[in-house]
Amino acid sequence: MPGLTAPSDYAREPPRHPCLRINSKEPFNAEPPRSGLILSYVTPVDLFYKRNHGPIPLVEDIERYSVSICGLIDTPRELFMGDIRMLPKYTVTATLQCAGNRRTAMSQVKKVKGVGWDVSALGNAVWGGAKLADVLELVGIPKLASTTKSGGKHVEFVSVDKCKEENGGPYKASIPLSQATNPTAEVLLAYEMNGEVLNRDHGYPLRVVVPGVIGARSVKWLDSINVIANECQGFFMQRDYKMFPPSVNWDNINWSTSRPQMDFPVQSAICSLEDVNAIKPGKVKISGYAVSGGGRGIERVDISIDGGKSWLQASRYQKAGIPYVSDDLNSDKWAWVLFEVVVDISSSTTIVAKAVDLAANVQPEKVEDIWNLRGILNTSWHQVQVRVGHSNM
Ligand SMILES: Nc1nc2c(c(=O)[nH]1)N[C@H]1C(S)=C(S)[C@@H](COP(=O)(O)O)O[C@H]1N2
Ligand SMILES: [Mo]
Repeated sequence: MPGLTAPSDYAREPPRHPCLRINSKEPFNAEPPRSGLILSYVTPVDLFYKRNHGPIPLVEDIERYSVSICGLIDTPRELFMGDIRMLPKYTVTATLQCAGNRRTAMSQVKKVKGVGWDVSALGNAVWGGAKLADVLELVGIPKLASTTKSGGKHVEFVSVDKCKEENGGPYKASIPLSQATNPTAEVLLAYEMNGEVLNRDHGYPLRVVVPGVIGARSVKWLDSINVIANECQGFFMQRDYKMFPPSVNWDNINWSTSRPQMDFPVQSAICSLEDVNAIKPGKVKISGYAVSGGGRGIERVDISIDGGKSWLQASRYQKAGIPYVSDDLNSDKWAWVLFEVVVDISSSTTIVAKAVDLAANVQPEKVEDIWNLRGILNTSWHQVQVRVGHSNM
């Protein structure tokens, strides 16, 4: 695309906030410190994790930037930013979470392949843009369609960034057409993040946001939208971001036996404490986040201060002053909840968090039981050791 270009090196990366913890410099992958994540319900753009597979694309001329919509449709079209901004604008508060969140802890059990992440490879943003369902209507695909006349059943999003995994080709992913054309799925072509123009790291000028689904499907720097018969055959759909049982290793893996991961499972993490924190005895506030995929709210967050023998319930909140109700229309269904509880700690112990979603799905206790060779979806109980010192603290 003339308006959007992809550099082959890292000479023109955007500036980034110094507090981010860098897990890989090129491509740039970084997350905020745990404590930064719970400062606000909506994550500031600067602190939002950045997950890239190549150098950040550049816009040479926004006037010339367009997205082509093609494939198994009657009327292929080029859409310019003006065309997209002309559609009704929606804002959706949604948590984006990388499937690799908490991978480092999974790797400690048995080594996995992939960028190491602590618990902050996620963030909650207010995304602004057009609904994909409205955009597809412009090319003749009605709302709630699950197939086009010419047999299109999937919507593929293609970027321009040069990814090693694609042998220098662009990042791409797809979602089912039925989800893309469903207005209540709220899939966006977003041009704003937290009320500001999307920045380069997060997909300027236009990105997809698929709420409730692993971050890998929310393609940044959108170049084309392809309506296709079968799901996208790209690397990140077919040979990555798939879940396997612990018995599958690099010698016996058959990628075709597993579906590309879409919804993420229920997750939570304590953010007010680092691993092996030294604290004073007495009252301690434990806080963090909990989130589930598929628009399922968080029904409960359980906290244990004795390594999981007994539990107490943390309070959950989204917006200040409004009580959170997991299935209420006024709650943000695609967004995380923050939780907090004050506990009394008198000696060194393990503090644990586990969340329960609206469907009563609960996080598994042991990472061993969900270990997988790519190290995705570590949703095991989040545990933090605290060392209590009674003097000289
Ligand atoms: N074009 C493109 N889109 C992409 C990626 C990428 O590398 N290139 N990374 C994906 C992954 S794995 C995640 S988790 C999210 C991260 O989005 P963020 O950097 O805005 O937090 O973007 C997704 N979209
Ligand atoms: Mo990701």
